[in-house]
Formats: sequence, C-alpha cells, structure tokens
Amino acid sequence: MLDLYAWGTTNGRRGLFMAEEAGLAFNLHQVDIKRGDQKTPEYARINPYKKIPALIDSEGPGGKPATIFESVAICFYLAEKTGRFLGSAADHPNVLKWSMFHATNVLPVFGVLGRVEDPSFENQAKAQLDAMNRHLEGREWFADDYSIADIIPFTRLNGVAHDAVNIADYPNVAQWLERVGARPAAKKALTQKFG
Ligand SMILES: N[C@@H](CCC(=O)N[C@@H](CS)C(=O)NCC(=O)O)C(=O)O
Repeated sequence: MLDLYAWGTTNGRRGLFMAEEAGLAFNLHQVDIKRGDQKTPEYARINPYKKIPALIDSEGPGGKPATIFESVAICFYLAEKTGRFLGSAADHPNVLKWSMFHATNVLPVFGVLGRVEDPSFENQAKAQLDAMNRHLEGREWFADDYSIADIIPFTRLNGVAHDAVNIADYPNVAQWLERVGARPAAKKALTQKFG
C-alpha cells in the first residue's frame, strides 16, 4: 500500500499528480502545513526536513517498506516502480535531462518568482520559458512520449500569474500546459480539496 502525505501546494499536488498517474491504490494523508502538522515528531520521522510531500510504500524494493520525500524523488520512485513515464531506452536520456532541467532550474526559479523583488528571477524565468518554447515547437511532450519530464514542472507552471512573465507569450508552452492539464490525473490533482 502507498501512503502519500501532502497538502494543496504546488509541491504537494506534484506528488498527488504522480500518484494518480501511477494508477496504484494509495491513501492520501492531508498534512495541514498552516496548522504545523509537518512539524510533529511523527511526521519528522517520515521527512526529517519537515516538509510535504512524502510517500511511504509498504512494499518497496525487496518487499520492504520504503520512505521517499522530495516531490521529484516521488515522481522518479513511482515511475520506476510502475515502469512507466521514463521513456523508451532511446528516449530515456531526454526524460532525464528535461526532468533535471525542470527540477534544478524551473522549480526553484518559479517558486520564488513574484515573491522576491529581484529582476534576475524574471530574466531566468523568461530564459527558461524561451528554451522550453523552442524545444516544444512541433512536439507534444518534453521527451518523445509523455513522461515525468512533463509531470514534474506541471503544477509549478500551471496558473503562473506574473506581470512581467506571461506564459501566453510562449505559445508552445501554453499549449503543452493545456495538453497536460487535460489528463484525468492532472485534473484530479488540481481539484483535490485540502482542509
Ligand atoms: N523541494 C521540496 C520542497 C518541499 C516544500 O517546500 N514543501 C512545503 C510546501 S510546498 C512545506 O512543506 N512547507 C511547510 C514548511 O516549510 O513548514 C519538494 O519538492 O518536495
């Protein structure tokens, strides 16, 4: 059995999106981070950094329980567990590089965009969108097939509202967001009520 610990933030919904895509039965445990549920000693045993999301798989590798935190690690873990969303052997390098592009560039920059008064974040966000937009020209997904390289950035980029960084200026990215957002798992993750 899978137990997902999450709350309705972009990182929490990323874990939920991946759990839905994996198609395995899971229990959703709502961790109210406004109330401080992530700071309890019980939760700190799951994630010592006291952040959501986290996942416990009672039947991890070798049939033993596995605990995973960091939303991107949850995406990789469930992709490996199900053998899906990692691309064919030939496509796997594309899945890896775009997943890491999102994890190490897009998630941190868009996470602070609009919250920190520093034009360098706007410039980095625009450069990242420009790279994505050029790559997505004539393509449906970041790799050849739909993969975690699409799942990882979705909840962060979906609904970005910023005066200077407008996704509509990057039409291939906007269309990709619509394609991902049309997936039942994405809809479920975005509409899940918390609290
Ligand atoms: N890099 C981590 C970030 C996790 C994170 O920052 N979670 C936030 C919610 S989005 C949290 O738990 N905040 C509560 C706190 O900081 O006390 C991931 O992707 O899982």
